[in-house]
Amino acid sequence: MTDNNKNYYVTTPIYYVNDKPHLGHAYTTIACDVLARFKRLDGYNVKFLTGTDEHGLKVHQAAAKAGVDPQSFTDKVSQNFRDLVGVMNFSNDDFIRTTEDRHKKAAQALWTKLVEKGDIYLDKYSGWYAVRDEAYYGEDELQDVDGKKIAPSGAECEWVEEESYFFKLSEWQDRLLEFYEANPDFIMPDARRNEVVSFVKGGLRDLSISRTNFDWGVPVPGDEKHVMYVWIDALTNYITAIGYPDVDAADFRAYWPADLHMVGKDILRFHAVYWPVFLMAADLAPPKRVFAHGWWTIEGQKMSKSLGNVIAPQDLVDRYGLDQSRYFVLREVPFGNDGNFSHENAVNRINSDLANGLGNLSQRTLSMIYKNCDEQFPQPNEFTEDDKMVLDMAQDQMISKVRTELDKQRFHKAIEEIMLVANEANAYIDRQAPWTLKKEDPERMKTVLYVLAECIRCLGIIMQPLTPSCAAKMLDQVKVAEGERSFAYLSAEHALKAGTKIEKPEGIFPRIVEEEEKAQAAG
Ligand code: ME8
Repeated sequence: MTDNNKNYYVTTPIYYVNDKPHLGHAYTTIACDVLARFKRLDGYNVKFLTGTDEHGLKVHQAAAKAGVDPQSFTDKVSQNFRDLVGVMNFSNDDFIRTTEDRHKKAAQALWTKLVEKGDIYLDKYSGWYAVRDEAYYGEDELQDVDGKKIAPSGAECEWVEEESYFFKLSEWQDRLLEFYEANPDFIMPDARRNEVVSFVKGGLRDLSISRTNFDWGVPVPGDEKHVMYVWIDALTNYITAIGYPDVDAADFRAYWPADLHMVGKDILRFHAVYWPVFLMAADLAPPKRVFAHGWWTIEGQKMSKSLGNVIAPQDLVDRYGLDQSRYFVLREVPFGNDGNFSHENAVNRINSDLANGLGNLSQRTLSMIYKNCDEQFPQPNEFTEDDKMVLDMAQDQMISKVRTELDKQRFHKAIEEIMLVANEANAYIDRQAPWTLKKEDPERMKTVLYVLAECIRCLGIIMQPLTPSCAAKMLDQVKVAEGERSFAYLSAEHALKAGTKIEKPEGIFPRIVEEEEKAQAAG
């Protein structure tokens, strides 16, 4: 039924429900959404998964603080993340909650498998635990601050002593290092890969994977006074959603191993160390890639609810527009690096690339066609070298360059490739000056306008993953049928048909005038 090479499975982290979604959360999911949309247009069967992580002490405590039971609490807060799907126009195929039965079943099946394989044993645990991070730390990792033990993340740790199940992580060091060696693209970007490799080379300790001091979690099969450590529960979501434990399920066969787990750098260790080991121990293949992106910061500090410096995705959309916001966050910061949010940069970027670059190109060209070519695409004459050069960039070279960059999650580079074409098309208008040709050589003007309209078609097609609504408007304006918008149509063979009627064009990417003036006055 489906060609396995043409399946693509991409996941976001599942977000904790003790927090309202902010720009940081939206960022990860925007990146995945762009990849999912890109792959669909490139002919892949795509599974794009996001969801919420609803167990653990942190959520338990947040519910207690709110004075409600954990289930009602998670029902309410999980909805904020579902609402974000509408706010940001995400195209996820599924939304998983770890409190669902399908997930409990999968997490327990994985646990049972690991027990059968001899990788889990019962012992006593004592150590430093940070509730905020849902993680244990070694004494040597902690700092003493005012009599408190503080983890490298800044979270306060408490001394915990309890009976716990352990996973034999210490026995997996060599196999894990071999796996990294054989799969150099498993962890990206490279700098992060190096960090993880040195962490693993430093030695792995067995991992405590159950708790008895609270009960808001998936019960351990056969020993229900324990609940599973939230990370083993949470990571399993990636296989729950494709049918685990039924490894013969159609989705499981089509989509595992996942092509990409996208995560923030804060949770790379869980995804790049623990998760592949759990999977290998359960006779399952590790994912093909884990990409750790950087943090959005405000004045140099990580955006987070506890610091009270968050930007709400809805505010961003209200201020700059939905597609503009999606575009800006991926264009502005080299993916993988941290980025400092700045209103001035947002306005400048949106105005220069979208309003002046794409918007202007489209508006100038289509207005001239509407006024001077009888409201229809003109019949071009023979193409000159200059025409062929621009057409070739738009119809042919752009997609393969963008594909190469996106396959490495270099969003900013992919966008640069697109903007290069938009800029070249704008330079071509200035070079060819169709407004002069109108009087001097009307036949040549027709060819130039045709070439430009064809560039707009190609740019509209390739912008769909980034700016879905605005790209749809661009394509509507150049009369591209719904069924002819995939990347298969990026070629000369599917070029615009002369004689097709168009409507009076309307601006698609407005300039942010008032805000820009304010920013200039302030700066
Ligand atoms: O860690 N900049 O959930 P979480 C960029 N439940 N991205 C940010 C960000 C920022 N300032 N703040 C958050 C968890 N993120 C676990 C995950 S997965 C099996 C379990 C993004 O709600 C980034 O993707 O704390 C980060 O990894 C994620 O939100 C953490 O979300």
